[in-house]
Amino acid sequence: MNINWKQRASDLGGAVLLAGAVAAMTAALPARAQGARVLPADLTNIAAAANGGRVLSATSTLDNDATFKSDNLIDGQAYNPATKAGSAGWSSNKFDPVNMDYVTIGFAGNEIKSIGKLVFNAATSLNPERWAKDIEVQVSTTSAEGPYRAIQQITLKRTADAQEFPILSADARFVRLMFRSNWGSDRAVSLGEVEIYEAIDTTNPMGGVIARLESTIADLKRYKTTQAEIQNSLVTRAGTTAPRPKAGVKPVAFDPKNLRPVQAAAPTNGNLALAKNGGKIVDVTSIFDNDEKFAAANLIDGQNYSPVDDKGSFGWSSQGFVPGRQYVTIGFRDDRSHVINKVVINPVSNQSSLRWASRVEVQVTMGGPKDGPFRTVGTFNIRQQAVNQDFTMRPVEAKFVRFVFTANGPGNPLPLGDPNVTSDRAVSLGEIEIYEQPATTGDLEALIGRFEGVLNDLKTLRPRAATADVEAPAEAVAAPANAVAPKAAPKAAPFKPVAAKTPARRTAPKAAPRVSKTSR
Ligand SMILES: [Ca+2]
Ligand SMILES: [Ca+2]
Repeated sequence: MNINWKQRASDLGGAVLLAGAVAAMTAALPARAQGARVLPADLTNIAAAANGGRVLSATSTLDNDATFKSDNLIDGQAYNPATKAGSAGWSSNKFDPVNMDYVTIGFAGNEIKSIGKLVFNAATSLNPERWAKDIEVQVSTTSAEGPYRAIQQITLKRTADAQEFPILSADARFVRLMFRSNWGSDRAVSLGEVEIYEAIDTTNPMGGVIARLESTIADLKRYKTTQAEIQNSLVTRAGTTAPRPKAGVKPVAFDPKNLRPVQAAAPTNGNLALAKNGGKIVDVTSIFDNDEKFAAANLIDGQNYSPVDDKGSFGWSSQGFVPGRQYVTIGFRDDRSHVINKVVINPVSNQSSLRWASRVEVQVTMGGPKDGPFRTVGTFNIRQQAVNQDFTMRPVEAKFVRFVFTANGPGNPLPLGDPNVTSDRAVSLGEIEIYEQPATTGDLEALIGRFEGVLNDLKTLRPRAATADVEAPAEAVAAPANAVAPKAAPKAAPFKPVAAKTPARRTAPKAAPRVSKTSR
């Protein structure tokens, strides 16, 4: 299926997801009043060589073998013990818990960064007894030689996955990792990968928005990876070859607070209406002679009646037929909503084909199963043939889908009869299927790209906001002649997206306002 992303974005995914992002940003704003809460920013691993990170030194390297060079710690690759593939990781040439081995990491341009999170992958190509266990994280704002201060003790699990350690934010020009223990080897200590992320002070409202958006983008990327792996495993089961899921990729546990929009649009493989998939009949107007052989549940049982050998599930049949007065309503597992774009209808049933449904209005609601309010999203003519018939429509979010039948049979031959009513005894059909439009990896990539564009715009705005914050109190202090400093530093001024007069960001004082030179 070829999906027009632009159309989808405006009709569906984009609108829903962007609405969610706006909600997330709005929710982030009150953080300003909560004090100095610091959220780690998830997007940019500032230790990565690809982002300008460097390993300045390592105390030793196993047998001086380049296979285990310390640059492997920041090459963005994890070692996969299952496939024995990937970058081997770093290893020391000894294990000494007293004179510990360590590595020293710096950032692009030797800048001081406020760091808020570290991520380690313990796996290396060596025996897991040599994998690092206890690590002391030290920082220096001075030089690569120190002085250093310890900011965090961490203990790794002996697992080949990304292990995250949020920390209290600390300024660091250099980060030193002291390897205090391994899992029992006296030969070496080794580590596969280290990632370091900046903390963003959410007392700055714009910083809070940026942190939330970065976190959302990271979630979307993980979600995309998980989806790709699910697709791969499904293809494998169907009999064709597909790559093994990568070790170390964790399925994403969704936090509904953050990701409700994604959850609503998440692809579910298969027919949502099928009883086996959690589909259910939530309302039906009537059943032919109240005979349970014609129960509405037959519409979602995955079976069709076979007129040739007179076998199979009968399908549903109404009692009487007046166009627009007979309907059946279908809901989904856990009463979840889904963004649907296709229904499949097969009119075959154990009733005369004069009674088979020949036109249906598909209605949806996000409200109640009986009262809706329902709105019509498609009207489809059903051929009088015992085959599945696909009907696609613009993607629409629905909690319940009502199928209202407005004609039956091949058409009334009588000149004065209602042309829509071939039989007024019943309307019947065999099966209804409902599908949602699966988000493709390409769709997710496009969406992530859009979010990243927004993120970059926000980051561009942020320095201006910081400048505005500093300048506002300066004017307030300028008024009294005896310029006494206020008792407490004023709270950050509301964000004003105005251009700064001078690029004063680096030199501007953060806490204590002062009278600027240009003030009278
Ligand atoms: Ca690595
Ligand atoms: Ca059926």
